[in-house]
Amino acid sequence: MAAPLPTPGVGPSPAEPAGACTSCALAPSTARLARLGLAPGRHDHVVALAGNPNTGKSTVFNALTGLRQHVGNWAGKTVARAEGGFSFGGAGYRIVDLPGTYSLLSTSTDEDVARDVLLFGRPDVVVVVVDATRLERNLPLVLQIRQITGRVVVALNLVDEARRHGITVDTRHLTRELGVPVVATAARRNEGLPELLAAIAQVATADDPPKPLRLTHHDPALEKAVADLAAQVEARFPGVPNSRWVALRLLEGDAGIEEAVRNGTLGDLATPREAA
Ligand SMILES: Nc1nc2c(ncn2[C@@H]2O[C@H](COP(=O)(O)OP(=O)(O)OP(=O)(O)O)[C@@H](O)[C@H]2O)c(=O)[nH]1
Ligand SMILES: [Mg+2]
Repeated sequence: MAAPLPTPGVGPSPAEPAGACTSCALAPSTARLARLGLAPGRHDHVVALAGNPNTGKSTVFNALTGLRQHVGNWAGKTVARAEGGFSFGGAGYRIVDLPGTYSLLSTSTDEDVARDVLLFGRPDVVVVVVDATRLERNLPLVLQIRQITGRVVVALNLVDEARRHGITVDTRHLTRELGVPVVATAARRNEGLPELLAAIAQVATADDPPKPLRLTHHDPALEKAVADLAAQVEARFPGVPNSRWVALRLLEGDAGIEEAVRNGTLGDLATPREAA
């Protein structure tokens, strides 16, 4: 189902010629965006939208797909993954909207959904949507995700709110520090979305993406235990991503991960458990 583009300001619909959106300052750079709604069909890349609760993930999702995921001003609205599609610059993208999560060391079922997709779903790009007015609360998750993949784009969202509060974030500096693109957005106003799309496309097609950040533990005994256990996880579940992370969680006694290892479902964790 190809959804029309009813929202002014994002760019022309797939049916409209590029440049038809005369009132839209962003039109030239979003002309390559076609919102594909629920049925992305063929896709070249998978994008996961992650972030703390209430940072605007579903707002970004709706803007890119033309769908109507629930958006509201309280945390915990998205409780299951939702999927949609868009095409940009000739490539097809499947995009997954995830429940908000503070940490990959999750404690709730909603957070498990996000954790499992991020750790085991092998998305080509993870867009971490962060709240520019509460950066310090949002960065721990960015760092956790950076430890599992280099294919990350940070959407520094709610910059309009930040401006209102006199907060300016140095995105260039943050980009250097994190080693991945940081793009300022105000998704509700479609601000920064062309730049976000360009960053997603760049990361999706990068031949040599940044390496995952590796925080090593300086205790050699712990490092050895993690390495030994990770090797056992890989032997038991060949090809499972992030075996080192699994090993660390097992050593910390994560009941959900222990159970998945015990009953052999670790490799299936990224499979949808609920209909989108
Ligand atoms: N001012 C402003 N509001 C925004 C922006 N992006 C999203 N919002 C608003 O922020 C609120 C939360 O947006 P959602 O898209 O539902 O956030 P979410 O991250 O999907 O939330 P959960 O699914 O609960 O984790 C809504 O009221 C949005 O309209 C933005 O850039 N600026
Ligand atoms: Mg949501």
